[in-house]
Amino acid sequence: MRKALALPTVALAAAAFPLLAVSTASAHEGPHSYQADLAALNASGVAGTGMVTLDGNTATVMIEATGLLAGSPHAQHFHIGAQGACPTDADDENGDGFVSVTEGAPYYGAIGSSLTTTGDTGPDSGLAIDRFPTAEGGSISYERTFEVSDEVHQAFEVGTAVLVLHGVDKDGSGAYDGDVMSDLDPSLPMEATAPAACGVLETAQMGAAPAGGAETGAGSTAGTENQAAIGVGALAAAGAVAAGTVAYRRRQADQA
Ligand SMILES: [Cu+2]
Repeated sequence: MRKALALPTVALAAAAFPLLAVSTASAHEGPHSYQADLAALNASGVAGTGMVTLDGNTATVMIEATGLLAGSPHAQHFHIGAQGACPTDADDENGDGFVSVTEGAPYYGAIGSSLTTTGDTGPDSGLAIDRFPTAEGGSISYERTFEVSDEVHQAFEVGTAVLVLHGVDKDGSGAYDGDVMSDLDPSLPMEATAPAACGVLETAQMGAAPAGGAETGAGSTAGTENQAAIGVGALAAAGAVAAGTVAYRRRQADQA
């Protein structure tokens, strides 16, 4: 009797498995495109778009952004492993006048890829400021193809990959300066490392439908969707963020 009972279960599993296999295979088949609409942080005035095509772990990244501090380098990363969301200027928890990287991390996570112009693109290059784009005339036009880690690839698939551009001239002095020092490196001004723009990398809408159109209702943006998601899982994210922040600081210490 046991065998007889077991048979239907086996049959069901066998019937279900091909379907799972097919859907998994199709999810990984061919290149996938993602888009981030960059929203300003720290009142930077930065606007722009990030486009990423992933073919396996090969990423082709295009970033067009304006409103950046002219003539200065801007660190830019894929952040991963948190909520797949962006903070707002209201998330200045310590009241120093900046949304810092630390304060943004509960939303967008730790560095997954460093979007450098040459050489290494891993998290260790997160503050390799001499290999990030300089905003000539306040604009960045970036394109590079490189290999991402499995963790980054997975973050794209589950919607937790976030594009973040750093460096904001908040006091309008024309340089990275000021009395508030960076939460990442106390020898640097906060202006040099604070996030200037953030956008969640979402599956690109092929065809004419505008991003956030049909599915989420008119007027919805990535930002407001993210606000709704913030309440759930914030505590769980906090632990991961603390670990990421420590790792980030450790890497920074290694570079010093
Ligand atoms: Cu970053």
